[in-house]
Amino acid sequence: MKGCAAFVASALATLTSAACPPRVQEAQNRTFHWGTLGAGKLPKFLRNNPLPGGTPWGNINPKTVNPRIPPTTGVTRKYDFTISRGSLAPDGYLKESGILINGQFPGPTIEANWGDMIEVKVTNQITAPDEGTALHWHGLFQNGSAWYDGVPSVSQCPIAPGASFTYKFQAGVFGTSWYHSHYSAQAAGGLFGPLVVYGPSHVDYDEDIGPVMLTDWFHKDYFQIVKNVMSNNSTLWANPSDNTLINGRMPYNCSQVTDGTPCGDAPYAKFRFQTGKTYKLRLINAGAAGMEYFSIDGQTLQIVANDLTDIEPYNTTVVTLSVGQRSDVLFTPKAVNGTKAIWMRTLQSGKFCQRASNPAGRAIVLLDGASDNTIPKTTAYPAPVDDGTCKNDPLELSVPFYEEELPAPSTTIQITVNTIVNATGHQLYTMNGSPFMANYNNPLLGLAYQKNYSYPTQWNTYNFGSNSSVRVVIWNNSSGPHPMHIHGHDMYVLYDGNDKWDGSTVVNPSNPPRRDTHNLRPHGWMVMQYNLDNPGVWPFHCHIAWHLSMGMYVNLMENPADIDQSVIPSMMAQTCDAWNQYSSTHVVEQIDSGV
Ligand SMILES: *[C@@H]1O[C@H](CO)[C@@H](O)[C@H](O)[C@H]1NC(C)=O
Ligand SMILES: *[C@@H]1O[C@H](CO)[C@@H](O)[C@H](O)[C@H]1NC(C)=O
Ligand SMILES: *[C@@H]1O[C@H](CO)[C@@H](O)[C@H](O)[C@H]1NC(C)=O
Ligand SMILES: *[C@@H]1O[C@H](CO)[C@@H](O)[C@H](O)[C@H]1NC(C)=O
Ligand SMILES: *[C@@H]1O[C@H](CO)[C@@H](O)[C@H](O)[C@H]1NC(C)=O
Ligand SMILES: *[C@@H]1O[C@H](CO)[C@@H](O)[C@H](O)[C@H]1NC(C)=O
Ligand SMILES: *[C@@H]1O[C@H](CO)[C@@H](O)[C@H](O)[C@H]1NC(C)=O
Ligand SMILES: *[C@@H]1O[C@H](CO)[C@@H](O)[C@H](O)[C@H]1NC(C)=O
Ligand SMILES: *[C@@H]1O[C@H](CO)[C@@H](O)[C@H](O)[C@H]1NC(C)=O
Ligand SMILES: *[C@@H]1O[C@H](CO)[C@@H](O)[C@H](O)[C@H]1NC(C)=O
Ligand SMILES: *[C@@H]1O[C@H](CO)[C@@H](O)[C@H](O)[C@H]1NC(C)=O
Ligand SMILES: CC(=O)N[C@H]1CO[C@H](CO)[C@@H](O)[C@@H]1O
Ligand SMILES: [Cu+2]
Repeated sequence: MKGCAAFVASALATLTSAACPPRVQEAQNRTFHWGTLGAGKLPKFLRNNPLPGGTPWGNINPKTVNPRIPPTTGVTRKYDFTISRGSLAPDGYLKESGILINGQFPGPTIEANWGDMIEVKVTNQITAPDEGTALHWHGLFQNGSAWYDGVPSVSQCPIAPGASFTYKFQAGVFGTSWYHSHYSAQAAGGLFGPLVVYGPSHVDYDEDIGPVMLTDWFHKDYFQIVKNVMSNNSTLWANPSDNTLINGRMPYNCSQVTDGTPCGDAPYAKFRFQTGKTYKLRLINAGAAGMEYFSIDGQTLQIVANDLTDIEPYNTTVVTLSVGQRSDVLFTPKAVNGTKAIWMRTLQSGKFCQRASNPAGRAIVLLDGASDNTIPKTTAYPAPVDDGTCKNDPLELSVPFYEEELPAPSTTIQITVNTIVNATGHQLYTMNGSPFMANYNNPLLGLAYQKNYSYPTQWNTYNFGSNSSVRVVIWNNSSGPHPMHIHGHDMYVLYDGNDKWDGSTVVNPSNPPRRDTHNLRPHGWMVMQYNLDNPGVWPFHCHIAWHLSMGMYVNLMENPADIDQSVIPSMMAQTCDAWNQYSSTHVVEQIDSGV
């Protein structure tokens, strides 16, 4: 069933060369199985550890049980990841420099029940050239395990080439998320995958069709793109993506290839549904830079969770996701205009927020008995107007199902985002005047263990000590949108706008929206707040890979004296001994901020 010959049912088949070069076929075989008709479904939960009540978490009411206090299941889910380079051709264009996990792109799906332990052994086989690596488990709080957060220079040294390291942490919250490399812009080379934690559901549905990953796709090596965007040559700054993939698939128009790179037919992702049933789709923007606008022609979508927060459901036709954001949506398919083959899309009319040469990613939805090879003819909803604000949905629409009142902040800081050119002509982002620069050999947690809390300016570290709740007002004095992501916490998102915040008005103070990623508008303002209930050092950064490379990153430190000290020394020894040895005998070409 795999290989391009089997997938010739592509609308572009007549436009692209009918042939599929063997190397393209081989590289295409690495795309994972989600989005194929044989993909199967996800269960409601993993069934090998039920507690009384028939579920792993017992018989609880998700309206009244704090989703941040997991049960203890005593179960460990083990994964073994080997990371290596390999060629990829998810869209038919042969990209030589992909980064794969166990030979796959995107990486394997991690599944666990709420409260389980997840253990992932990561072996770094990235060669020619060598690179360090580290994996971050996006959205998981690492409550009591800050050292497994996977950020080089903060919670660990990079995993050295040839070395292995095992992460072990609790699935302390539930819902849809993903994991990705936090070493330079490696994630943009393909080093990411879905992560699903099953938990109590506040809505009813029949089937879970699993992750639907929406990603921009770049034919150039990430290293080259980072060099270009940081250079002082303005003709190299734009770097629009080449294609937009749904579950790693979307045929590329090979007639656009002018340099002789092998390119062949590629399949669309396909999904089959039964009318009358309700499905759960786990939407994930796992891209590098572009916003995604998800829709299915003629269908209503009901958003039931944003990031790892269940919300009061609301209906929409288009789901907006900036990089790092997830939305769980329910969908009860219906035939449109009598047809049972329908386009799924991720599309915006303009190109500013998507930053894509080909923003119109598509996949095929087949209902009931529609033949496997049907090509839909349905029409898209009118696309939302690309007015340049790149805004998320209005904050009032996100009402968390488990309610929490906004506490009074015990301190408030402002962060101003600017762009600068440094003395060697590199384009950088500054946070309160300072671009972040990692030191791979000297992780913050290792220093905190030694009770050293004073660091170089370029580590952009804010120590909030024993404050109870910190409010952060962010002003974007730059023309780019910035999906701001916090580690170790959810943030209350209190304000989002083009106008300067008035200093007091917040959205729904009795139960404000909570999520881990929110888009800061170009030249706009955003206000967020989080509670200091997880001792550690937590990154807060823009999730656009290139902006992160350009230094748009701060560390938020809390209660450093209360960080559990027991694991830190062995953790630092495991990662830093190998890395220090490696970096003392090899030149580490750190072309960017490092994270
Ligand atoms: C692609 O995978 C299929 C089976 O999964 C295999 O039969 C085929 O030979 C592979 N093609 C190449 C070029 O590796
Ligand atoms: C800037 O990049 C363009 C495109 O690669 C190149 O043609 C031009 O020579 C570069 N300019 C400088 C000053 O390096
Ligand atoms: C494919 O690309 C070629 C060359 O740029 C263009 O002429 C053609 O219109 C494109 N086809 C589609 C369907 O976009
Ligand atoms: C939302 O959509 C669902 C499914 O299409 C429908 O049953 C429900 O009535 C809609 N709710 C509202 C408020 O429109
Ligand atoms: C259904 O048909 C009408 C009339 O031709 C058309 O305007 C509409 O876009 C079609 N809907 C879809 C989802 O294709
Ligand atoms: C400018 O930034 C680049 C990239 O972060 C860095 O490598 C270089 O050392 C910086 N130059 C100076 C003078 O700080
Ligand atoms: C541009 O950057 C290069 C190094 O990347 C540097 O040699 C050159 O001086 C810079 N030019 C300007 C005008 O800053
Ligand atoms: C704390 O660590 C920083 C970074 O390594 C170092 O520059 C500084 O001297 C250390 N401070 C103390 C008191 O050891
Ligand atoms: C709270 O945070 C501020 C920085 O915003 C810091 O100056 C202050 O010392 C912290 N308070 C406590 C009790 O740690
Ligand atoms: C805002 O950006 C402009 C340049 O775009 C700069 O002149 C100004 O100083 C910046 N303001 C602040 C407060 O950083
Ligand atoms: C971490 O766990 C403690 C104790 O269960 C809890 O009070 C706190 O809210 C948790 N923090 C986060 C960020 O989950
Ligand atoms: C409020 C404010 O100063 N806004 C400015 C932000 O920066 C742009 C230029 O980068 C100006 O046009 C805005 O007036
Ligand atoms: Cu950004």
